Amino acid sequence: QSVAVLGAPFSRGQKRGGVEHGPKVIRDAGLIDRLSGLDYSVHDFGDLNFRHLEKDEPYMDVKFPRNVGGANKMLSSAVSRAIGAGHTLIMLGGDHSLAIGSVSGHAQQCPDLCLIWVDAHADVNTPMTSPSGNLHGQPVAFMLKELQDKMPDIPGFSWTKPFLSSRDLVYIGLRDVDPGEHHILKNLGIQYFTMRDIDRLGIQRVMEVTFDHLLSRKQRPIHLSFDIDAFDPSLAPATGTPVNGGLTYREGIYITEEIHNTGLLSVMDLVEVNPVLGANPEAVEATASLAVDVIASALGQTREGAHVSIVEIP
Ligand code: DIR
Ligand code: MN
Ligand code: MN
Ligand code: MN
Repeated sequence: QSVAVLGAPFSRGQKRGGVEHGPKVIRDAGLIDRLSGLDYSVHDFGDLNFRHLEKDEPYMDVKFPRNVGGANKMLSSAVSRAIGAGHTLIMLGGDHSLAIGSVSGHAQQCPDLCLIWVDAHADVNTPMTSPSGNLHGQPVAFMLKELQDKMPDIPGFSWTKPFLSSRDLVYIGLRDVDPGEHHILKNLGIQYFTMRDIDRLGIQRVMEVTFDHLLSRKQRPIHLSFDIDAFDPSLAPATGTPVNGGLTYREGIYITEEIHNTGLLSVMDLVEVNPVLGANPEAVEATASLAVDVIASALGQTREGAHVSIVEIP
């Protein structure tokens, strides 16, 4: 069992600087040591070195299309290579526009993957529905086959085409959904669990229905795209678009424990940790340390403890 860690220091999918330092603060919070303490051989692939394109005019209202497209093209091949080499991959963002490259690179190797999107936001705006023009609010729209004719040809994105069916996607944690996004969710019949649904059903039932929806017909690789803003801002303050009323620590960890227990996790993104936006160093450390906890939990760290072999209790 080998885990690869890949940093993607990139922030052009939104307007706030600092999220490109996410990989560094998550590593500084002890990620690699924590993963080495589990059962894996850990390969730290370091950070990708994205090329900045000076000339990058908006397309319609879409900001930095060529920078976002180019970074994701590079990320996509790196993810595809790592999965092809047999690793489980952890991608550290960076903003959530990076999921375009991460999921598409994963899908190149595993065309039958399914996607679990844990986020306060649905990130399924098209350039026409986006209220902000920020591409971190649009990555899912690039993936869905059902939205193909709603997506214009955006400069920087000629390398990618939609590959995911809307029935192979489940959202967990939603609480800030734009009108155009709500229309898409309803119109395509996408399975989603808002924070209200978690209040009603409990996180245990939510995970049961999630796996029932994605895995009951066949077992297949899981891509987990985890936006740290899914957590309540009291737990994850250092992020660009915090929304009140988010996941508790226990709900977040339960999600990742259950995903680990399927044995099917293949790629996990951990995105939107922005150390510049913490009110103080403690807020940044809390957010980064929470990121390490959910990653470790997705890779099998348990709350009940574990042991490797039969040993005598001293
Ligand atoms: C909003 C915010 N829905 C947008 N999206 C965010 O700009 O499209 N995604 N913050 O993470
Ligand atoms: Mn997001
Ligand atoms: Mn979000
Ligand atoms: Mn295990």
